[in-house]
Amino acid sequence: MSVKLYIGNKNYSSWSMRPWLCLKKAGIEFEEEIIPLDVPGFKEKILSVSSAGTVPILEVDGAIITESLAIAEWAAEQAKSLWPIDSLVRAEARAAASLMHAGFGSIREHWPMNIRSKATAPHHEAALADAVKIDAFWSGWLEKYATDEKPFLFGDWSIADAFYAPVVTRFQTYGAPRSDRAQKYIEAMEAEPVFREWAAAAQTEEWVLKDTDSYLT
Ligand SMILES: N[C@@H](CCC(=O)N[C@@H](CS)C(=O)NCC(=O)O)C(=O)O
Repeated sequence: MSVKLYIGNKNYSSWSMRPWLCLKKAGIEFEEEIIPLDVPGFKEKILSVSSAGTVPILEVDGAIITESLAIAEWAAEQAKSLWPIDSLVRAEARAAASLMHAGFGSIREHWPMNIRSKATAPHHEAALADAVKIDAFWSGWLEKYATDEKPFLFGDWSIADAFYAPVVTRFQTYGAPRSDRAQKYIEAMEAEPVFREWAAAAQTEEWVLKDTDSYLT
């Protein structure tokens, strides 16, 4: 099977991070190609792979899969462990991932992912309000399912965690206030080898997106 994942910059592309983490967690071998965002010709390059015009894109034996959640679902078909085993818990985890995929627009708009940076400016109100909502969701799921041995949203690491991984980075970049439970979750996520691998690569990237960096001040 030939599997190739097209992604954006690791420092900035939150949608790319999610399925990349899933493929890694699933132990699927894949080739990756970074298409640096916002450089001359980047859009044409993405469009040459898919008319969706966005990354991530997964190419599997000639099939073109766009949309981060669809790619994550494909990975879960290869490795069932990417979703909780219990069907009701799985349904909750799917809802958690869908909530992130479709919602929390303010955090996405005003706190763009920027892993290697720390904001100096006061927080953005609408983004903060999203952060409070997310903390409440995290806390509810963690209270129900997390343990010391399984510290993720639904116990074992799942696609739901992949979908909130870029939010963990935003909490750190923009200094979001958080509950003790959320802090513990952030620490668990940051200790995950696949998360660390992506974040380390983000640190060493040379591309700078001035517009995105401007949200820091
Ligand atoms: N709904 C899409 C969103 C993908 C997306 O917006 N990707 C961004 C990078 S993080 C992108 O390709 N931006 C380039 C552009 O829109 O021109 C998904 O879940 O994959």
